[in-house]
Amino acid sequence: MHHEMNTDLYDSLKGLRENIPRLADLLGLGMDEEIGFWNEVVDAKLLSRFAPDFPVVAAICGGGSSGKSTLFNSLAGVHVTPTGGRAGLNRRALFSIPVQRAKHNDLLTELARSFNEVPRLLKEKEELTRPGKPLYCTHQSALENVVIVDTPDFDTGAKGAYTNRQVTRMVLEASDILIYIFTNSNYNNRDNTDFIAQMLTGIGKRKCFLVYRVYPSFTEEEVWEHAMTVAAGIYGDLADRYLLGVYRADEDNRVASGERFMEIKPASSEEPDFLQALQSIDAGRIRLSLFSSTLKDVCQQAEQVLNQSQVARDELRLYHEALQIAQDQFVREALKNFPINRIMRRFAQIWAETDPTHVKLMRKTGSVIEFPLKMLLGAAVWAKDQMSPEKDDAVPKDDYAQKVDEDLVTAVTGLHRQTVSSELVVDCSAQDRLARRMSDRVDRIRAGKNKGEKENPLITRSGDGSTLTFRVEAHAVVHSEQARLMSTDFKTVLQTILAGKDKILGISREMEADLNQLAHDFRSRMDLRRKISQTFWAALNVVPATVAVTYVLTTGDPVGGAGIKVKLAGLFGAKDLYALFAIPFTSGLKKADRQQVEDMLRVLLQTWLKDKSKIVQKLFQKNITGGTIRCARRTSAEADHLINHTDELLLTCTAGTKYNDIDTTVKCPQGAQQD
Ligand SMILES: Nc1nc2c(ncn2[C@@H]2O[C@H](COP(=O)(O)OP(=O)(O)O)[C@@H](O)[C@H]2O)c(=O)[nH]1
Ligand SMILES: [Mg+2]
Repeated sequence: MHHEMNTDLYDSLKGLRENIPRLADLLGLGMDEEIGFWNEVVDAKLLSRFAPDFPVVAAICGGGSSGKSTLFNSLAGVHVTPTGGRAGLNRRALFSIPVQRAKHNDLLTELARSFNEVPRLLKEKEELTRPGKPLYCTHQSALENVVIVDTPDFDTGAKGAYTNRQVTRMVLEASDILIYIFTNSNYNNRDNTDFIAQMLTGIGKRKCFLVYRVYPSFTEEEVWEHAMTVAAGIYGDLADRYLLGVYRADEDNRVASGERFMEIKPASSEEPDFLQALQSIDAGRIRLSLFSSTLKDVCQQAEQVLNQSQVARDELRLYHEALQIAQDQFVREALKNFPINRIMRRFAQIWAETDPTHVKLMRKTGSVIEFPLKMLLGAAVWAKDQMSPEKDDAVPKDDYAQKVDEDLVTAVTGLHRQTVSSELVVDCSAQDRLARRMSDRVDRIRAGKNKGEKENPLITRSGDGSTLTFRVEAHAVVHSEQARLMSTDFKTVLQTILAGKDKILGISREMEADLNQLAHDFRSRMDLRRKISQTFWAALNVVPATVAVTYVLTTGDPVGGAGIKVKLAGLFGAKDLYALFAIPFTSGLKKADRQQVEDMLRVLLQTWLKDKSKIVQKLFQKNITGGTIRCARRTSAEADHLINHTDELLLTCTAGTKYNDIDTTVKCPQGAQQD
């Protein structure tokens, strides 16, 4: 069960380690230093150790000449490290790795991360007596999943003290558990235990096995008593929580002479065999509690990055939306003076072509046909004049091409400026759905940002609350796209767009199909509503409905027009459209008929606007905003995905921090524990 938990935690942490820097990079959070530091902690302190198959690392420590090196050799099953002689003989850390694992270079690197060195293979014993990089050797003993580390003496004289202190700290840092060996002459030496206690305070308490190198004559009680003195010296009141087991190694001259290895026996008979106990250490569990505070810190920092990513993602969306609003506004600007007369003329043609035979016949007999067409064209021009803000009566009918040029230049210049600007400023109607969504987004961004940060006036409301002004800083994510656009010659951009003008002026195939559909729809509706249709035809003296289009342009009533106004307002701006229907009602068309021609006009205008807006928008996107919009869209989609995934991973990792395992591992035999 613990194994599963550890695998989950490991996988989640690994995912987190990938996602956090990616998010920061993707959204340009600009916290490279913090992220770099976070990466290092996760790599060095957590990931390396949370790998489910990482061996247990046991550091042998204790006072000088306690028998550390002798114990090391005994566990490894070979005489690799020098023993005896002066205290402080060993100056380096020596790792003994199960021979099966020795080929994994990664393991070596991970083992000695605290040293910032990769251990080198020990060639001759004498190397150990000179200070330097950590070394390693291999063992073939039963300890297939245990790495043993021999520590230099730490209680040596002034000269070597400092170096060995450092090495000792690094060894302890690299370890999961300790094997502390002591003798009858140093079990109550407070200096030794204080030193270890201090080290563990700095790097996190490790659990420990105690090995007493003792005279065979010592009783179980004496062994326990002295062991408890050592344990209390290292762990104070918490001794029984951190003690993994107490063992004895009886003095034997054959060990000293190298004839045989130390024999390590349980201090009391109920305890398991030492090698067995060492092998069955649940390293995952131990590491989880050992590093739970580091894991907690790492999770907290990850959460902060995640929050900042959410804010940055929202800011990016806001920028994206503001740019789209700006673009829509410039599209309308560009269409301000487009000649809708062409479309009207074409519709009139289609209508006439699809007239029933008897109507066609009637048309052939009278000049009435020509009249509405002419009238239609005139009315359309008039309507266009009404639609441009500054009424320019001087514009001749056929001078629209030039007007279109001017409007396009104005729109292109404006949109280009906004797209490369360091701050996007857009006004929109407070009623607009997108504007309302943006307004909510601004609230969310503010809530997500730290209070201390200076308030950025992202949004301003007009005095009467009818308009909202958004000021959105160009997001870091789109800076490169902005630079790209700026490096493109503006004149080229402009010319490319102007070259597409014919496409704007013409009637696209799509639009042609729409107009045909429109004519068909109206005709079939007229058939269905026979009565109205009869009145309609009667009123217009069997004039084709093209006249009706003209009719509404010249006689349209503002009340009937209200419906159209509302529907088109979003596309075209209410004021311009209003002009269409502000024409005095002069003829006696019945209300129902009027409604019908108004309906037709509405759809006609909508079709026209939809078609033209799409064309202009495409032109603008292709030449100005496309790169930025795509970049913003792609990045926020990717950020969404990453944020959701990271959130899940963080949940699993945070659950890991709640786990704590400092339970009683060893029970003292009755009466053996002393105060
Ligand atoms: N008589 C005896 N001497 C031992 C035994 N174990 C170790 N020694 C000796 O104690 C001395 C110190 O041992 P060593 O392993 O080098 O201790 P370290 O300084 O803690 O590494 C050496 O001379 C060893 O031969 C033992 O069981 N019996
Ligand atoms: Mg030694």
